[in-house]
Amino acid sequence: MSQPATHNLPNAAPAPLGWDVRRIRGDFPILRETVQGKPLVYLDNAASSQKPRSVIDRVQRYYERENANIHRGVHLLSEKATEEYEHARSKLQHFINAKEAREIVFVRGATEAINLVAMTYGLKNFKAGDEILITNLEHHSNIVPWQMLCERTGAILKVVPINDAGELLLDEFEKLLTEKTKIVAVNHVSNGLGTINPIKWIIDKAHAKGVLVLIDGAQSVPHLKVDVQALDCDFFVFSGHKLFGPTGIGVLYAKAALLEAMPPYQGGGDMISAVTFEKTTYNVIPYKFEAGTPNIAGTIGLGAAVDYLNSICFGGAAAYEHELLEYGTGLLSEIPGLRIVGTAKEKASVLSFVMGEIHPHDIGTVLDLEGVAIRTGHHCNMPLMKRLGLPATARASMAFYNTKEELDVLARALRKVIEVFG
Ligand code: 7TS
Repeated sequence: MSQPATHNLPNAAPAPLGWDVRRIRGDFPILRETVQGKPLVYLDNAASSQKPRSVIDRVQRYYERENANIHRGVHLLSEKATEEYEHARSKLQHFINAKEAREIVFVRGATEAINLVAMTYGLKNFKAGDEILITNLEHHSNIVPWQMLCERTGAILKVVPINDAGELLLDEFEKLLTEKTKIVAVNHVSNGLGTINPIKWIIDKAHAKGVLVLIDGAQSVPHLKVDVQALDCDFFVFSGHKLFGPTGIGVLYAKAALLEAMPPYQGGGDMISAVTFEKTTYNVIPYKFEAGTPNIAGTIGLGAAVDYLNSICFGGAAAYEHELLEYGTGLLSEIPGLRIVGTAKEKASVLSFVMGEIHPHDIGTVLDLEGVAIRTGHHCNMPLMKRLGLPATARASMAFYNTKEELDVLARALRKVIEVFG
């Protein structure tokens, strides 16, 4: 089997000498909150990350001074709102280095983006016997839309297996990639285990066989610099709320030629060019896919999140987070009876673990009393949990504003869990 030639972190910065985490924390008001009378230790960033003051202020300013519907009014406020909305599109374009702004479609989040691709591109192009290749690491939102497509078309879902460390079995991937495969849909970073997948290698292998690739970047864009042109992926999806932006907004990136050829997803205002009762013609991309009044405030807020990331030299975050991951891995490894789940060589800042017979929900409850927020459960990864033989895990997921001291608090709280249940 040919191994991935390069690590897919082309823009990861060297050692984070200049990473001033104290200053960064000052930008996030919620990090000064107390929970249960204790300072908040927020380690649930894979579920949703916190928002910097600049994003919160930008959304507030929109509602206080700029609120109007877009793409329709000739009045000043509507023109201003339209301009800011489209300006956000160009910020997102540059953030992931898309070739053109019209390749950025605003959607509700990663989930909606994948459903959109399945129900437009997939319904139009897939037939009985075609294969959709996903992996055992996927979030439900990169499984269920494809299953729904299979039900409607007779296409077949194939799954790339993983090893016990939580890494994709790449030789199995190569075997499963056949002339029947119509699309590969894979996450860049696994939400349950933190595995960083060799997506550039996967994309190149798929393209060599003429197969399109959708990358679920929900867990990668908050941590790694992504360049969709360098990756050459066909679709790339992510959610704003994990990227330090508002909820209810996300991005579907697709190559322009694909978007042009795809039928619309939803019908309504803004997505049309002309409507008569006999026939409707559709708007150009990306508007063809943005029916109805969109999440204007969320879009502008997401643009502000990108501005914020650009202002803090986001490239340094990956290296700092790697330091946190190594420190946290060391701390947790010393806790009696605790087992880290997911030990891939390439990992983002996710620590999933189990503690013997203690139920992860009990772990989460004790931690909450200490002010520590983690997620417990199946993480919308039920097939992954089944493969691992676990009903659930506890998961601490870090962002660039977390500190080693917070991980010390986590470790102390986990020792309390043992005192209570052990
Ligand atoms: N894909 C991945 C890899 C994810 O981690 C998530 C959310 C989604 C898609 C869906 O994103 P949404 O914004 O459309 O809901 N993951 C998680 C998680 O790990 N804990 O809560 C949500």
